[in-house]
Amino acid sequence: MAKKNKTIITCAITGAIHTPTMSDALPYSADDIATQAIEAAEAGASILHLHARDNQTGAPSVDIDDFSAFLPRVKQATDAVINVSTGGSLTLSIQERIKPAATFSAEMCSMNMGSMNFSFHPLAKRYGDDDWKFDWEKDYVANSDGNIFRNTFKDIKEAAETLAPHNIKFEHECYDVGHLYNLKFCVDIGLFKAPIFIQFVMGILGGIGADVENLVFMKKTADKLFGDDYRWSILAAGSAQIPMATTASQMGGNVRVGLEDSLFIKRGELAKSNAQQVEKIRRVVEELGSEVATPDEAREILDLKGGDRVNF
Ligand code: KMH
Ligand code: ZN
Repeated sequence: MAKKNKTIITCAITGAIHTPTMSDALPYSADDIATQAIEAAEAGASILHLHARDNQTGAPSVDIDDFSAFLPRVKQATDAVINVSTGGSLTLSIQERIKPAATFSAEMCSMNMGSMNFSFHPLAKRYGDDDWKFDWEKDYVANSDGNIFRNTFKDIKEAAETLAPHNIKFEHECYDVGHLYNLKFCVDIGLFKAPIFIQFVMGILGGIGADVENLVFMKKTADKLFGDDYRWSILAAGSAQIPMATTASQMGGNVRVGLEDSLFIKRGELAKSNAQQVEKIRRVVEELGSEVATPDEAREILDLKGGDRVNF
């Protein structure tokens, strides 16, 4: 019998924020995404949060073929829970963004709980014009100050209703306290069923900052709104990743690491791989007296449909 108090480690392998120039460790080819995902699972991640990228240029992709190039390989090599992103890229419609999760009928997928500014343009200043590896990167990063990440109530309803027949468990990405209230509204109208799984997303420019006071506020608000009917995890962007995950694990939360959210292993030092971040947070969690959940324990804690009920 799995214990609720075991810590689930999610690893978000590549995402859509960082670009190949920023770190040689960031995987973007299907081979590298598959290899790093498998290594992260071997290191102790029981959930793998996966985005696709163009195999040649590393640009964010929601192309079904780009997902097909690694999903079956990851499934065959690990028993980790596969979580397909519906975040996609910020210029895409909700229909385009949810297509991979629906096509592959994943065990889990992300569900972003509000519209917001979503920017990483300050990163562009770290690179000179000739530094960028690929043509698309500079504008993609520099122009993100104009991004609106659109997740209206109508979008959320459409995503929830389209994905409902697939019995997918959502990782509800809440980037600020208001998003918890959006989620409460959606639960009350029957879009999502307990136990809901909330990812407190902290430190994105456009969302709540990554500090302990804010984490306590998010947690208290979620307690007030959802009582016992929720599980939670934290994702802190950049070098706050491991420190905030450490604090959250001590507060009874689950943790997300991975190069999608931070390229660092500690302040000022780039991580060599996703697995290195998983190894580090696993070490911390275990040293502090908690146990890390296996994939099957994560399935039990989150009431997932099972790895044999996906379409890849
Ligand atoms: N990149 C994270 C801050 C998604 O994939 O839907 C949020 C995220 C969104 O993971
Ligand atoms: Zn993501």
